[in-house]
Amino acid sequence: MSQQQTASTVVERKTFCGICEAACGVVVSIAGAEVLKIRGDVDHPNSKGFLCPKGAAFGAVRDDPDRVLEPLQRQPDGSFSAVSWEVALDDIGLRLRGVIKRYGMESVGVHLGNPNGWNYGAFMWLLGMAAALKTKHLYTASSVDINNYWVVGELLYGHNLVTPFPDIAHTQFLLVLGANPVVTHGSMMTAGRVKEQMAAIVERGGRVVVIDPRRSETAVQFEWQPMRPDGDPWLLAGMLKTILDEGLADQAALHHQTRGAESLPILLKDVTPARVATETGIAWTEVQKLARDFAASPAASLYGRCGASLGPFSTLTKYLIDVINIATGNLDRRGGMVYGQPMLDTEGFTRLFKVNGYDRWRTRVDGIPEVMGTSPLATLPREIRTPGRGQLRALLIASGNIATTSCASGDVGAALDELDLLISLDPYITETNQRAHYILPPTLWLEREGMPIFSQMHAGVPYAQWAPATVAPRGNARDDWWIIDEICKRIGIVPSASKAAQFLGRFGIRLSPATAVDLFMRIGPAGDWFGLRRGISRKKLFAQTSGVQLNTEPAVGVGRKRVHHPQGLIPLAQPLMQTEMARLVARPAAHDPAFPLQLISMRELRSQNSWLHNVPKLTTGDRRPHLRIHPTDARPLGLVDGQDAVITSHWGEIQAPVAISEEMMPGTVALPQGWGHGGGWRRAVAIGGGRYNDLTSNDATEIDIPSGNAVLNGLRVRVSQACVEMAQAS
Ligand SMILES: Nc1nc2c(c(=O)[nH]1)N[C@H]1C(S)=C(S)[C@@H](COP(=O)(O)OP(=O)(O)OC[C@H]3O[C@@H](n4cnc5c(=O)[nH]c(N)nc54)[C@H](O)[C@@H]3O)O[C@H]1N2
Ligand SMILES: Nc1nc2c(c(=O)[nH]1)N[C@H]1C(S)=C(S)[C@@H](COP(=O)(O)OP(=O)(O)OC[C@H]3O[C@@H](n4cnc5c(=O)[nH]c(N)nc54)[C@H](O)[C@@H]3O)O[C@H]1N2
Ligand code: SF4
Ligand SMILES: [Mo]
Repeated sequence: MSQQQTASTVVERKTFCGICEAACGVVVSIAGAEVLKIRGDVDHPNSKGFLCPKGAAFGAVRDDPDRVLEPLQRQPDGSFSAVSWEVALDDIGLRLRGVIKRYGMESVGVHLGNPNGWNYGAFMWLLGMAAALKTKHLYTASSVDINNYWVVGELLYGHNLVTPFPDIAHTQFLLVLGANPVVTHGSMMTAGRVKEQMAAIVERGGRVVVIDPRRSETAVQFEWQPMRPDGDPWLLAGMLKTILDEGLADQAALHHQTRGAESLPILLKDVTPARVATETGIAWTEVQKLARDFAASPAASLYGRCGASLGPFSTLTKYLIDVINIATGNLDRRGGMVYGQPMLDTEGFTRLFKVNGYDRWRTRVDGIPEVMGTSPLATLPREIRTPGRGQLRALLIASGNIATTSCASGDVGAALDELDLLISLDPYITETNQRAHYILPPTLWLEREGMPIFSQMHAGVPYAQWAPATVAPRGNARDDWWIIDEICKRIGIVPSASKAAQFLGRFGIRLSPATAVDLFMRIGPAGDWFGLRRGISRKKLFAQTSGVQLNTEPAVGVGRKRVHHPQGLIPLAQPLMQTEMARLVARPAAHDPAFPLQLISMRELRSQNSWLHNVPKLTTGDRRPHLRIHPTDARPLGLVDGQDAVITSHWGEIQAPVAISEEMMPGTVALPQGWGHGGGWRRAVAIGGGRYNDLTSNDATEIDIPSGNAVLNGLRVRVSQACVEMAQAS
């Protein structure tokens, strides 16, 4: 930051928005230490000037009066007192050493919440800390989101992080399964100006078909095919069966890219048209037509996200998505599904430290397979409560609000209270960390340098960006990685899986994440090889803050080079998927008269999971989460628009005002997730609302078995008028 800058001069600095996967390029107007305005950066190669209301309003998060700006220590009465960094870190070190002495390093856990995806330093240091502790208690938000992707990546492509995404700029047929990019701006698909890019598909004569139980903001704009929640694996199995039975598969692609294609008809042997129709609510003839249209398209892409990955068979679903793309010749094809061209070889980086993998060990309590060295959040409360070697006794949570966002949120909160030590890195006192012994204040994305470590992997226009901090941190906030490093120092570990880093650490030499990533990037595919060729380095990118375009579009025809299996062939025959298919077929078509409706989650334009709910601009109007219900379901229940209803599942009960709407498929209700706050973010707490995940389960039988991913959609519920329910109770 320029030393000459005074409080009155307005300067503009460029960086990327660190709130969601879109990682939009932004221009920030600053006067002194004050953020005046944030707007989209038209020069950004991928986002091209796009900005959503969240990015534009972020100055209010930075300046939030409720923001934690000093380390907070919990007092015996439950209140928090500000202490110095030295006091906080030294005491944390002392307490952690005590836990380690009593229970061993494997009793210390680390949790990474979603915002670490745009905070590469924290991300690396947290993984490094878990590696140095040799603890199996490494939890991430992926296990309530996308663990199934990581499993299928490993099975099909030999690396968890290989996730082909739609070549949206060229596709002729985008089939969207359970995603709402008009609101979420794309997940595992960093497609700038995504709404416009989808509209352009139709303009050039192509199709966008959205399969969703709710006529979402995306479905409204394109072709909507309603489908029952959890119908996904059935729909996909039915489509694949049609493709194979009718000889629509691309045999040349199967031959060149895969082995084991002969296993597919066996996989589908028990999939019948009648069952597909019952489970999806879609007529078999429609399923066939969809499959034929998809296979006939010269360039099609089948893209699934949260709606497809938060159900009970999400790994099987993701496997079938990929198999359909592959079998129709759409993998690695212009306008089909393409491999990313990241600025940093993330696959190589994680492989170097043996991060990637699947089922190399199982969790202590529930025997759930590890995914990339992590345990799923579903098991966390039982890992805290079950005595024995490896019992979780101390936990460091960085940017995670798991008492709201994890499955069985109430149980998570109660279990956290039983820990010997809970440390949280978060800018707010939340319903999760109000239970912590220490809350440590992090810098926010405008206040730290950064690169979009996650988003660059799936960019429609491959680009590189690394931007310096745009504005000074407020108060005593420190970068997350620095805080983690200081804690590690106090327990005598170097937060790294690297042997070299451990060796250097013995001599007191510690690399920063920036140095480590820069070194790796410079010797990587886009790197400058330390001046031996034209390429990128951190220093060069710092001078190009809009980012550097690496290619006009993701490369195609890269073929076997991107598959980390022998001969680069994708092994389609997966015994685990045969098991899952058998389990799916054996599962009775559930209809429980006590719970006649199915509940699904909803995301909102002005919210990011469980946060940004304290920003006045983003919380105007009645922001309580409303239960969307179709008139035909509402009427017999006597529900009136705006009236409070009770939602009851097998595992819990919450209240929410009702919004009667034809956007819902009858039989399905939807509720925004991430609300129902406690703690010190006063506006968020005042809004109130029911906490969705108080209705979900963390039972080891109620998860996606192969990946340990939570089941958060398709919950069986009953809905009733709040007053009737209360009258019955009294
Ligand atoms: N504005 C905003 N943007 C966000 C977020 C946010 O909270 N707010 N969160 C970010 C995060 S962490 C993520 S992971 C991404 C998620 O990005 P998306 O996956 O695009 O987001 P969702 O809104 O969860 O979309 C899921 C869709 O699936 C539908 N659905 C629910 N159940 C089923 C089902 O069983 N089958 C099918 N086929 N569909 C179903 C829902 O109605 C919904 O429209 O968004 C990111 N972007
Ligand atoms: N029912 C239901 N539950 C869901 C979902 C759903 O669709 N339905 N979606 C799931 C998904 S996809 C995800 S990814 C998870 C997300 O859930 P979480 O991983 O809990 O993530 P967030 O709610 O986005 O943010 C968590 C915290 O990060 C803090 N934070 C923000 N920026 C920073 C930072 O720079 N540093 C630090 N240290 N903290 C920061 C915020 O204040 C907030 O308290 O929720 C899951 N839960
Ligand atoms: S879409 Fe995501 S990255 Fe872009 S401005 Fe909005 S919150 Fe930020
Ligand atoms: Mo997510």
